[in-house]
Amino acid sequence: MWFTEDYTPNVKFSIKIREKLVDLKSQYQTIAVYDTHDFGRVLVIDGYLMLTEKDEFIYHEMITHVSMAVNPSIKDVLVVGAGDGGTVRELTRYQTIERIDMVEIDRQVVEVCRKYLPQTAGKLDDPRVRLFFMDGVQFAADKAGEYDLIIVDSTDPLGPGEGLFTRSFYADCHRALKDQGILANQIGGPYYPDDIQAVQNAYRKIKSVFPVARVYQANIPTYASGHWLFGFASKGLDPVQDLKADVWNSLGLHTQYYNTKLHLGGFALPNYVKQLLEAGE
Ligand code: AG3
Repeated sequence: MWFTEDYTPNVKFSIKIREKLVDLKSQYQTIAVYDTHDFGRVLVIDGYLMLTEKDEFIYHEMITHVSMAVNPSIKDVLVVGAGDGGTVRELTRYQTIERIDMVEIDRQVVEVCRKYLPQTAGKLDDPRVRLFFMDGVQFAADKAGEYDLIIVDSTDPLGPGEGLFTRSFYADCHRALKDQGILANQIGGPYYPDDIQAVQNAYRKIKSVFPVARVYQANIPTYASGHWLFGFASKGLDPVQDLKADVWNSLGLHTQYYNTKLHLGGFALPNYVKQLLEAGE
């Protein structure tokens, strides 16, 4: 038995399954967890691979620590999507964070991950975490000046995640942030045509709302092409100039992928990626 994600009509990525643990249809999407030989347990939503136990640390460290190292005094955080809990797990490592509001549209994603993916879901019970089961678009619509950081850890811009890639949602995030606020999100991969379009659309819209809009990258073996992009947007803080490397290093957090040198390198994009971002504007 194999799990296969189609990258294009002519390219597929397959992982051999040891055991199917769950496969259900929620009100919003299909949710499956498979145990695999080489990647541990994997979470699949609507046929797209969301995470594997083997490499999820890369994604979750990069969507979290980059912003935290630019502003280590972040206290109030909003996390949108992220039902597997991996992003919250990384945030809970900061004693200085006081509040984590997590808004996930699909309660069943959280239920499945609590049961089958304790590696990522294990910190959802931290007392600083409040879970809201509703659409992130609706949640953000009436917030103003509340958060230091918003992390949008979504699916691709298809299905229930679509609203999280709109200009009006980015504008609501801008209003929901405090003066030094940062928005970090996953925006897709730079390689296959559908992913490129998603990246270009997200970047163009974020740039039209935030004075600072940058893109950074990570190598994620189980996402299409192994090369993935994240957005960093802010009301003023620059992810390179304002990196507080000494402060972040003094925290003594043990990370498996992120470090403050890689942080700087993450913003040094290959020329073809710079060009596709410019072409999308
Ligand atoms: N969020 C999904 C990233 C995009 C995956 N896309 C794909 N395989 N086509 C990851 C959830 C982890 N918290």
